[in-house]
Amino acid sequence: MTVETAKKKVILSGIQSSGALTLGSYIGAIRNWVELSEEYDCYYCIVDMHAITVRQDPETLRRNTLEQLAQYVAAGLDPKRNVLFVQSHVPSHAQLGWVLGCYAMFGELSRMTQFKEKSAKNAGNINAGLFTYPVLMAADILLYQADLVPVGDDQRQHLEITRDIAMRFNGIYGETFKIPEAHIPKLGARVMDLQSPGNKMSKSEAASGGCVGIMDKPEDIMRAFKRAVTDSGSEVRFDPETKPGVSNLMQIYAVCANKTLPEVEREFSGRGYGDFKRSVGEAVIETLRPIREDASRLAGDRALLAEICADGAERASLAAERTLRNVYDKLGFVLK
Ligand code: ATP
Ligand code: LTN
Repeated sequence: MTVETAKKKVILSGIQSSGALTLGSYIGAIRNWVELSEEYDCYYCIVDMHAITVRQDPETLRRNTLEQLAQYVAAGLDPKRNVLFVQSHVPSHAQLGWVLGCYAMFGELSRMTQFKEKSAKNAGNINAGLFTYPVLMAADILLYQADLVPVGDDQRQHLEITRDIAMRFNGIYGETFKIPEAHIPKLGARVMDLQSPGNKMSKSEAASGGCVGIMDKPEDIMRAFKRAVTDSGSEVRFDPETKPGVSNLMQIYAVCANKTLPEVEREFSGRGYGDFKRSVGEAVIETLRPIREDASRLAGDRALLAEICADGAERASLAAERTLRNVYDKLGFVLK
């Protein structure tokens, strides 16, 4: 008698190796990657090809890529249970990226807010890669027939265009790609900058002092939280409209201390902002401490990192090449 084994659902996500991971990407993405890795077949990549859409120093990019892999593992992603890989190691991403570019429209790419924002920030280098960035991201996802894509709120629009491209392709050539869903956390989907709570915390804004890196020293983290912009009044109450600074800190605290927002309100009722900010800083320090320590140790073991990369690339290529071959066949390319 054969035992039916239900095929696990597939997850794919990625982060650019454009700098050390931030508290924002930890809370918005990686924390959920770890949680989902129990239940799903997970592919987590370091998207170095996306990173070069803005100018990178080659040595820094190489170091960041390996250190980011160490940070993935330190955050709890077991390289045996998950496929951890570097995007440029799997050529199918670039290959499918080209194909999908022929099924993505100039108009829809022009509407991407990330493109508009990055163009405004990099006015001297509005290159074609920045424009077609979502097409390569669609290739990342569709190659693995991913069911779910765990990301922060800022990536919602990129998931929509991925679905549109996939449906367009399926409409012309028949069922080829699984249509993926975004998986966005309820709490912490958009961690805001501590200095300007109107903006998303982001590694490219690290100079503002409002961004916390997961590898930052405890004293620097505490300083960032003590200086965090709050709002007028003195009440710790969740109201993103009128109290964006405090509400952001409350979300960070709720996630790091594993509490609900009403519990946080109760805990700090009548205690003032100073006390509250110190507690948030402490909770973040304790959440990140084991990750930072493990990541620095692992980052020194280049042989181990190389092994993880090689194994990940092999496992990812297997799945990716299957989809690419099917796509080539459907398009009418002569298969070799
Ligand atoms: P950059 O500044 O170079 O654009 P970033 O700091 O915004 O980078 P990404 O590498 O673009 O970070 O994002 C990695 C993942 O983390 C994505 O899934 C993204 O949605 C999520 N993420 C990034 N910043 C935040 C944030 N502030 N809050 C919640 N999720 C975030
Ligand atoms: N666009 C994302 C990074 C990214 C990604 C992906 C996320 C590239 N490819 C595939 C999820 C799935 C960003 O800018 N944060």
